[in-house]
Amino acid sequence: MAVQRTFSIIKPDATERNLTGAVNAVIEQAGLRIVGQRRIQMTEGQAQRFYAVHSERPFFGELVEFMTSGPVVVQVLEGENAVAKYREVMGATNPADAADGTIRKLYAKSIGENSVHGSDSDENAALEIAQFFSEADIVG
Ligand code: 3AN
Repeated sequence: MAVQRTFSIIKPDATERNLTGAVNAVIEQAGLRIVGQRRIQMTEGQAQRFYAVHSERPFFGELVEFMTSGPVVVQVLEGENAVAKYREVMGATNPADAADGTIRKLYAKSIGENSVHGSDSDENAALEIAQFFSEADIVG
């Protein structure tokens, strides 16, 4: 499998509990490299754009409100098969269904406040990375 990049967000429920380093440790132990990283306060516009695919879902308003409720850490991760690998490392969307050792099993509070985001395809990874990073800010 080729080296790939994926996009990750450490969400407000995790930054609020000071878990950035703990989440990063799980990421690095899984063999993924953090090649870009920035702590930001997302604006409502950024969150709406980022989650535009979910705009018709009943939880959209709640999701945007949550993602702007505190700082997030946006990241670019690199490694073999990074998109699928990070989905595995994150665990299921609902922490109740997440496998042992996954970030969501370890740290997520609920299906909404689930600590991390990870791209679901190569194509979305490229789009999501481009929303938050310029190439100069990614150093592999
Ligand atoms: P994933 O983050 O595992 O790719 P998606 O793409 O289905 O999951 O959902 C995107 C985000 O929307 C989730 N990370 C979660 O924060 C939120 N979300 C999904 N389903 C629900 C739900 N039933 N209630 C509240 N928030 C939800």
